[in-house]
Amino acid sequence: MEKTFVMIKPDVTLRKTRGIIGDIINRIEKTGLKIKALKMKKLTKEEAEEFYSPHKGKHFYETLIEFVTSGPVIGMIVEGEDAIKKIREICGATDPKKASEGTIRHDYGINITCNSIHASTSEEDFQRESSIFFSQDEVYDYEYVDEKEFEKYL
Ligand code: FUP
Repeated sequence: MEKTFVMIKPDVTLRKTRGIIGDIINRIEKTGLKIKALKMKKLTKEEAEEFYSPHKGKHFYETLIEFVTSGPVIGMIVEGEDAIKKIREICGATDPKKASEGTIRHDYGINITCNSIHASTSEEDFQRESSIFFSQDEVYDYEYVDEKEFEKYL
């Protein structure tokens, strides 16, 4: 089973408009993939630099680090068949102006930096990104059960 790391960015968490966090998580759940870890966290400058290390030296790098450390973000590990591709599809193109209708970045992104969501592009990305957010004991292995399983708690 493939895993991917997803991060809801500060242009969502700091926004006055309510319900966007919930809608993004709902869209992730609706893919049928399984959320195995989830956490709100404020990245330090050092953590952000490690997270975006492949972009070090690019013209947008400093602005990106400033933006991603400007407020809390929400990190998730999501697992399932073709998880990397499926999540990147619902995110849309990096630049919200170029993102297809109905994608998260099209619907909520403000500009190419403040584009609402991050998703791993590769297994290597996933390893680096998820290890900044989660220790092993924060990642849950669980199986879905039928609703009748909960009747015993009555
Ligand atoms: P993506 O994989 O779609 O998140 O895009 P990239 O890996 O190319 O870029 C990572 C992040 O850098 C983007 F989410 C936003 C930021 N970025 C800019 O701010 N300006 C740019 O011109 C390109 C990327």
